[in-house]
Amino acid sequence: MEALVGGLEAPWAVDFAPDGRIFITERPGRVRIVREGRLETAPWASLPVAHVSEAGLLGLALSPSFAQDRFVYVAYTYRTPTGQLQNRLVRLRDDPTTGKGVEEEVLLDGVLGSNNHDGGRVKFGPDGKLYWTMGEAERPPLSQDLTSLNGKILRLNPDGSVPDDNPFPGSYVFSYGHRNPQGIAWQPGTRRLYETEHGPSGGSLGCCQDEVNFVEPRRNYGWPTIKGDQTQEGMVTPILHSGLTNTWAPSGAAFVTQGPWAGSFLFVGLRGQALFRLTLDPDNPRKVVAFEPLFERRFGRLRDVVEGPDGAIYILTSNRDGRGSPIADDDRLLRVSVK
Ligand SMILES: [Ca+2]
Repeated sequence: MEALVGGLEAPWAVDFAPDGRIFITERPGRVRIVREGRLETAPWASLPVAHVSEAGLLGLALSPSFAQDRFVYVAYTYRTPTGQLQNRLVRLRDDPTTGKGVEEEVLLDGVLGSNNHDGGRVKFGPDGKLYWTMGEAERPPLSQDLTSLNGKILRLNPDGSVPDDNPFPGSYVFSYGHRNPQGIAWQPGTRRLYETEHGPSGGSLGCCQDEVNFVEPRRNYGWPTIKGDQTQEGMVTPILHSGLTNTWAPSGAAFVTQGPWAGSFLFVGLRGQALFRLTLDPDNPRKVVAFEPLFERRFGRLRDVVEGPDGAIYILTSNRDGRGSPIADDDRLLRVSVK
């Protein structure tokens, strides 16, 4: 593991452009660029976010045809003129002349926000659709309310419209009953969707039980009715959870496509301060064959993990998010070359 760049502030998501640039969101509202191993001082774009508690600028995904359309999709929490926190998903364009982000176009707006539980992961699926994970904005009943977009995984066309083949006609909802999902990744070959989700943090709804789910369309993942190993007709239990006393606080997730870890599902933990590697049974999408934490407490809180175009694993720390113990160089983009 090497630190590629330092000096980031609470970075949240990272993606790679075909021209070699690395795009990184910082929660206070900046999209930063790493070019040839160096973090550029001036942001690529600045967005009018509400940077409070866990909210702010969150997910980012480059268009699968970025080389042609130069589109970049980001999600953020902002405050309306009347003081309400809301989440929106927008599309920016990389100006080829200035190399900056321009023309913010709002694709989906007005999703209830909160200081915490705004989900925020944005990724393109292998089906070319745009997925956006949305938390329940600290209102657990919304996860079970199909008229609300909170506590859901949302699926959009890249222009912001509802896909014709979504499971609930006319709705962005892909799956529901989620609490605060922050990681999604598709298994290479099978195209199965896996998700990480923060479990409850105490009080009347219990503790811990952070989840890894195998997500299928139209299914109900149980929050807040069931947690951990609890079952109920019509609700899906996680394939793995962190137990009643242990917390991962899982965020970004990725599948590895090459090298010794090929096929592994990776996710990172904030409180868990580790990279977690999970091996799945190729014949049973719900069966975990092996599970191990790596680099435990070596780099602090970890927010995102992706496989880079060079086959290395890239990880963002999150020690300057208000809950960590930052060192001088934080936050950092780390690079792991698996041998
Ligand atoms: Ca669940």
